[in-house]
Amino acid sequence: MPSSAKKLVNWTPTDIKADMLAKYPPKVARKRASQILVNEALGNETPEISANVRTIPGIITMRGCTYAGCKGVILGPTRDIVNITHGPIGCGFYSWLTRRNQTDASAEGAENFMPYCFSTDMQDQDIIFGGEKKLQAAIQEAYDLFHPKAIAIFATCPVGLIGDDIHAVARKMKAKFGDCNVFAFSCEGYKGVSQSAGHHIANNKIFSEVVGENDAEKPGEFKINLLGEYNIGGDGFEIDRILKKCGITNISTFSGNSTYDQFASAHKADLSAVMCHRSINYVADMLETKFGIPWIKVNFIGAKSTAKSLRKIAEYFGDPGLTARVEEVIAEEMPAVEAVIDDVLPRTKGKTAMLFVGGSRAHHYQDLFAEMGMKTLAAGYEFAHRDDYEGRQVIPGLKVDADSRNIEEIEVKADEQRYAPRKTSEEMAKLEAAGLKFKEYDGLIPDMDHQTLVIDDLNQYEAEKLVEIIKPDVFCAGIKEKFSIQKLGIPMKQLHSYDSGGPYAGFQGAVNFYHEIDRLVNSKVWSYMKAPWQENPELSATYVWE
Ligand code: CFM
Repeated sequence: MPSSAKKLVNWTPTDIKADMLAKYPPKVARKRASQILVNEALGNETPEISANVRTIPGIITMRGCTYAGCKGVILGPTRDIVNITHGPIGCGFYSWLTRRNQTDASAEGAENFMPYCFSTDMQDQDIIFGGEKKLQAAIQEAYDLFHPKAIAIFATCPVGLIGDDIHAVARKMKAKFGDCNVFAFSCEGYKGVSQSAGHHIANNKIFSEVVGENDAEKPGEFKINLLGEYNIGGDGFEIDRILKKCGITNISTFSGNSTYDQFASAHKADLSAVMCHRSINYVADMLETKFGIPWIKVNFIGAKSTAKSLRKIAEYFGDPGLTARVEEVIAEEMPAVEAVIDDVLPRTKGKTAMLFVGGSRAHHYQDLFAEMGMKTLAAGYEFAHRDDYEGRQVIPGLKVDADSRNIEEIEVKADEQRYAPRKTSEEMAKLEAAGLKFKEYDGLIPDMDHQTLVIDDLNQYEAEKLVEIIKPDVFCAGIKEKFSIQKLGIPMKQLHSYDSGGPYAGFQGAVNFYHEIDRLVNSKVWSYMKAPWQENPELSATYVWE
């Protein structure tokens, strides 16, 4: 019998939670209990979850570090900035090209430094005597070799511990070069409880050092920034294809397939559309405060969500031509999507999924599964904050803990010359009255069914326990989880790297995803997980001479 056929019948989510906690010492169990929630969201009553807190030492978390969030996630996908890791070579090497953020450097004269790994390769003597001179030499060498528009420096743990002043070095080199922006990120791995702190540090610096640097007018109509889209597996290419077809101009993506100039020109857009709220909401807020650009939450994961997001953008601009064009594009794209849904639905309907990914995908991908008639039984983020679970209305009440205090708060004010509200307050009020919500994200919990499980910072032990009890038809997480889950006989789809697949965003991406999940959940290979002698220990044999 395939493992997926053995469904849980007698477990309630409350039992499952109790079973997951049973093995922990009381103090650990108490802490984890506040991060494991049986969803009982009702109307405006969203239950509270504990999130963005330290992982208990000894627990094998799925999280990454602050350096990963800053250097890897936010700045990694920008092709024409030289990114130098100040630290031991391992930090640079292992963070180099491991995320499948694609870029298109085919245009004439386009620079692409992403295939290079830049590191100061700190040694014992640099730790003892300081690494600033070495950093300065590395910046000079990168400048001499490549003459880039910008050089970014990323601190790893030892840099913070020994106290190298990377910002002073950056300022000195920037002044020396004159034609190359040099800036540094204090994103030591230990700075926060996860990569989330790295996003915040990256957002602050990129906003204060780069955004607004290029005041040249950008051509095109209906100018938007696409924030929190990282072009994993080509997602950004598909979204750009759709936006272009609709006649919407994408000034700047943070940061998939991006360039330095896109960041520098982001203040020229008239709307920010936010995909991954967790990683980039800081930039969206700062663009509004400083330049008057409103932001809305969008989601291009799922065909229906893509159509909805396009309609939201059109609604904002309120141009009849754009609205008509968006409807035409949706009408053109949907038949191909629906044909594939009709094909896979008889095989995927009623199947179940679990999603434990970063800070936004565990939510966004539920839309794709819903389109396939699949139910999400349990989901959670690695490092999101309470607002990503419960909605942004909780932000004013969030506690600032010791870890968040490590992150520099920057003060952003309206720009004296360049602040220009894109809509009058009456226009904004009218749009809001018509249902367009600004600066709003409702989070994952209200979107999930009752009696599902919402779990923050799921760990290796709990993941295996959940899979053993619930036996979902597919489990979605990352490479660290992939093989331990597959060993339990459950197909596993990586939703960080997409394994080697993608794109999964937009209309064509949805089609790719339906095919991939259909293939995974209907594969017969999982029924052969047990060797014949494991299934039937009494297996007998006879000797040939008998
Ligand atoms: Fe945003 Fe991301 Fe995510 Fe993220 Fe990430 Fe990623 Fe992610 Mo991996 S920025 S929070 S830090 S959507 S790398 S592209 S897949 S954990 S869910």
